[in-house]
Amino acid sequence: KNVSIIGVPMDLGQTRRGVDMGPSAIRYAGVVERIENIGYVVKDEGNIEIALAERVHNDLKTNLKNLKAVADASERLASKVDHVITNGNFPLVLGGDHSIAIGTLAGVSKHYENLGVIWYDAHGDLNTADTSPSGNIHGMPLAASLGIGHPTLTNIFGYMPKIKPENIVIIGARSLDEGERELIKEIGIKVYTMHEVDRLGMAHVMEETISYLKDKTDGVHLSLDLDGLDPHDAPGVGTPVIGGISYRESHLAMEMLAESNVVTSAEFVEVNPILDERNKTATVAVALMGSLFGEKLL
Ligand code: DIR
Ligand code: MN
Ligand code: MN
Ligand code: MN
Repeated sequence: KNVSIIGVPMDLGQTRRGVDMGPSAIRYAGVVERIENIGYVVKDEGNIEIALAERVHNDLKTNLKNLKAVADASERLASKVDHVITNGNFPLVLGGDHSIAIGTLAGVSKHYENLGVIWYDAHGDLNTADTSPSGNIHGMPLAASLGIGHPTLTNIFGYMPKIKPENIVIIGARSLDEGERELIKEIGIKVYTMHEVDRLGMAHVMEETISYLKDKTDGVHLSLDLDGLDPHDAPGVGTPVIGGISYRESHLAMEMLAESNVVTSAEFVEVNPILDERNKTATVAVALMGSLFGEKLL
């Protein structure tokens, strides 16, 4: 299968500058060569157009920051992803902040009846305008994709919901807001918090995750927020939370996904080179992509 890379220089889903440079940093870290060397044909599709933060004006009727600009970019990303899948390619989306998952999932899920989602993140990203402590849309993409939240976000690409609660697995959670905790219990999302990662070990977490999703889904999207990793290994993120998943555990997770062959699309988000140490986080992202696509030492 061919891999299509789509850059999304999105920084409007949160308030720190620099995450718009994530796709450049990941390209600079050698993503194309890395995946080509595994044996894939890789096509860099370039970037989705994103409004400049300085030129976006907030709608005073909503507390969701940059709502219209995020929604417009999500529509563009959804059509691009839709196109890539129609052409038979694997979409690999590079962020940008995690609000881009709204557009990615809108484009991907059109092609599946029961799309599975692995949400690798320190956070739940299950907020709505009512529960969000920040108004930042990067804290809402999983809720929006479930059809929960502002209609402008839930109806991207003209349909909703994109995903079902029973087809989602969150891995690495260690910072959840009150409303997110309630929603997880109410609708029944499988969550491996850091407690379970510590207790069971990553191998066990991934075995369970894969068998949980394998039979009931017809495709699996990996949405990997680099802040799921410990800030020691991935310092270049806007909202670091100590006590995260290690570099080794993350490689193991990606290697097990590669072996299981379940993943049909992926995105790597929240790489912020301004906050990074010598492009360390983009380099880690590319190394994890290598494992996800089946790179082997021997
Ligand atoms: C927080 C932070 N839960 C919010 N979310 C982040 O603003 O909704 N998501 N950082 O990645
Ligand atoms: Mn996130
Ligand atoms: Mn669908
Ligand atoms: Mn996060």
